[in-house]
Amino acid sequence: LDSISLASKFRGCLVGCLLGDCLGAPYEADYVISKTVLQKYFDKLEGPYFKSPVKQYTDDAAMTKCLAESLIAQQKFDALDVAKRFVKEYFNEPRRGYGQQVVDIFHKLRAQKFVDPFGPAKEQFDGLGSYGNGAAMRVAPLALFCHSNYEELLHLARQSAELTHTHKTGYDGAILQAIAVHQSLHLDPKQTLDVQNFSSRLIEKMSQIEVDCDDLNIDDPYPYQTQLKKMQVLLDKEEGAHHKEVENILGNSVAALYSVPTAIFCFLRAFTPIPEIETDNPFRRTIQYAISLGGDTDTIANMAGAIAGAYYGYDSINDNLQKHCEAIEQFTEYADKLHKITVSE
Ligand code: R7I
Ligand code: MG
Ligand code: MG
Ligand code: MG
Repeated sequence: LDSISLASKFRGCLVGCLLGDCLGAPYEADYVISKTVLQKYFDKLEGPYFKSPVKQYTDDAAMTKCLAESLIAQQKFDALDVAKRFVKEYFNEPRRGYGQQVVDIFHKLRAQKFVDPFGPAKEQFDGLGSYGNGAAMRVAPLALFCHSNYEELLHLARQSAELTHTHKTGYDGAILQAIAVHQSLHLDPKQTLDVQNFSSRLIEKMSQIEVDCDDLNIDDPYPYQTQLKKMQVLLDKEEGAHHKEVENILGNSVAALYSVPTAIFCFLRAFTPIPEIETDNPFRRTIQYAISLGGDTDTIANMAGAIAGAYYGYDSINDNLQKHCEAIEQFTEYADKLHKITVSE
């Protein structure tokens, strides 16, 4: 990678997370979003700087922050430390828009004084575990931390997920998001992105995660591979997939299975122009498109932003857009510190 530094990709990734969350949050749970309104929203924020209340981040960035800070402080993944930071962060600022059920875990962890940090997550949803996208939305710092150790990334993505999400599609969603960021980090943005190859490699890697399942009660033992294959069909459409198709086929909900492949799709689709999105900047196009799909906008834009930022790098992200987001300096600093502790010489 000589045309763009890894340091720039680290920054791009975490700034991408934050921007997706902050800019997507005002639209979360909206299902009809005017393309014109969204175009004006981005044009205005990207244009000459103006003073306005900062766009606040939500639980997505709050939990990403905890993971980044823990990795920096411990210089390794320490599940107990991460759990403590999640709980402290939540009780300091509970109104960040957390998932409805995940907060039960924070109460239980506090009550049991962290004797078993993985215990409370297993009790969610009558023991089935959460399939929400809350583990995937915060995994980016781990993908940076493990950028040169893929096997460790797979292992730690799952462990970090299981602090809150023990349903297979919950933690596998975090693994898939981590793999997507990892792939982006290792590609040169000066070369043309081969979107079908990027997708095929994800499917190949998920085939080693979604291994043969004997459980006959599961109708599809390979749900992420199935969704990624549907994504490939949508990407192949000459005229570009329609919003309704993306929503119906890939989804835009809080379920990891119906939001992580969608975020990956946003990144890949936005590599080329999209009707009704006027910009030459593919990073902006990625998050603007992600938000335009509606539903879980902050989370899908955050995950798409992490993948796009890791691919295009920090210099591709408009400065004025960044200035409107809360905690932007902190996120840039986390990226620099993670880079420093994981890149030798
Ligand atoms: O996954 P989680 O942290 O939520 C993240 C989402 C993001 O959109 C954030 O921006 C924030 O808005 O919330 O939190 P959970 O509470 O574990 O899961 C989120 C939601 O997914 C739950 O409130 C449920 O509606 C749904 N869900 C389930 N529903 C039924 N059965 C998750 N798992 C299940 C399940 O097993
Ligand atoms: Mg949120
Ligand atoms: Mg959300
Ligand atoms: Mg070093």
